[in-house]
Amino acid sequence: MSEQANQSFDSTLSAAGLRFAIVVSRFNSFVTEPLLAGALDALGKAGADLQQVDVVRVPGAWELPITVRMIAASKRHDAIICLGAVIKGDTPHFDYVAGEAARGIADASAETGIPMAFGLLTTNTVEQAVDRAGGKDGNKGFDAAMTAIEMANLLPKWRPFGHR
Ligand code: INI
Repeated sequence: MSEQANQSFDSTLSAAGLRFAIVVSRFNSFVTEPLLAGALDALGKAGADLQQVDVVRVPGAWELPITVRMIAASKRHDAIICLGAVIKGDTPHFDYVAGEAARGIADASAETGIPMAFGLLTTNTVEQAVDRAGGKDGNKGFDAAMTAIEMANLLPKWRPFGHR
């Protein structure tokens, strides 16, 4: 059974001809690299040309918002997939990093009109993160990619009516 066997795949969603960027943080790479593998698996199954997928690595989740804004400004992608893992420690650092990353990605997506899927795990424990990166709770990278494909198909339908 494959690692992503428990992931749902909607064959009506096509990624053929669409361009994606994946921004993945290196912090907690033992979690984020499996998330990246899951995202690429979903894009490939949906018909994306993986040679055309831009994978951009950043140091940590804090660096995701500025990076997705720069990528969106290039107007070269139909959707951006954000991947990372913020795992709670003994200090309030977690709250700042997770909160600002989430807000920054949401703001960037709303302001640029480019769908940005939120594949940033925010967990209390390492085990919870591992469970969601190809473990017993699926692969949130795969799920984020499926969301990106759906939104990349959905949003252009409204663009003739004035947005972007
Ligand atoms: N970055 C993460 O992606 N996950 C974390 O859990 C994390 N913690 O716990 O510190 C983290 N910190 C680094 C941060 O994202 C920045 O890279 C760093 O502060 C430099 O700007």
